[in-house]
Amino acid sequence: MIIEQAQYAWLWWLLLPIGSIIGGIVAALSDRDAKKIAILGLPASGKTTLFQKLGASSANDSQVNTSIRDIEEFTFQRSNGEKVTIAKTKDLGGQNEYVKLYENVIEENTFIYFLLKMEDLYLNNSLSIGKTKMLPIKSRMTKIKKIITDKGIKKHSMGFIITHFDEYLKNNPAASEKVIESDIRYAFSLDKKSIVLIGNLLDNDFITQIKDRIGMQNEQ
Ligand SMILES: Nc1nc2c(ncn2[C@@H]2O[C@H](COP(=O)(O)OP(=O)(O)OP(=O)(O)O)[C@@H](O)[C@H]2O)c(=O)[nH]1
Ligand SMILES: [Mg+2]
Repeated sequence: MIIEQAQYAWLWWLLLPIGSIIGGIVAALSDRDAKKIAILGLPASGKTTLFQKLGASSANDSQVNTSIRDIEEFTFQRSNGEKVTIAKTKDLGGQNEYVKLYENVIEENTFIYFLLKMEDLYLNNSLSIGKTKMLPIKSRMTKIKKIITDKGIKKHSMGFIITHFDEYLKNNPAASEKVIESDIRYAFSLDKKSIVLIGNLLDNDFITQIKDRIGMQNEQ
């Protein structure tokens, strides 16, 4: 009996490569299902806050002035129960110096979300978009378009998430989300398929709204 056991002991060694093959397949499958997103935007617009609220573990402490932070793959749930896995990506600071790193997070099939605070776009105490305020946004959009062309990306989607609406409402209680949305669609020549979400990232209802829309295939 002991001899028989010794004869077959080598079989255990077979389990190691089999285990790593199975592990590889599982990793490849989860990679295939993971959605690629890029959260970009102006400084202090809420990029780190959004990663954190979506459930990215590496972005636990929201701090203004992010440089570059690795975001590991993470999962969240939509209100209909659907689980969404987000592929490994990076949380880039909003300063000009990080714009050149956009190419590291934009690939084939990436859902790109551009974050802006209301005050990045609208003049103080006003219901109209400030033309000069558009310049840093437009230069970043030009960079994004160049990356898409240079990399020969065939499929991507572009959405806008406008944050700090709560603060803007204090000075402009008559502001209408519908009017702002159509201003933004016009200003950035967005088609109907692109999402435009306006709200307060510190409000969980807005986060639910984002979770329900982020990475949706019909945006493409
Ligand atoms: N009132 C309000 N505060 C917000 C909102 N979104 C984010 N904040 C706050 O704004 C500050 C900046 O948010 P961050 O998430 O650090 O911004 P960021 O875009 O990552 O900033 P950088 O990495 O420096 O580019 C934090 O104190 C957040 O709590 C919002 O919609 N409303
Ligand atoms: Mg940040």
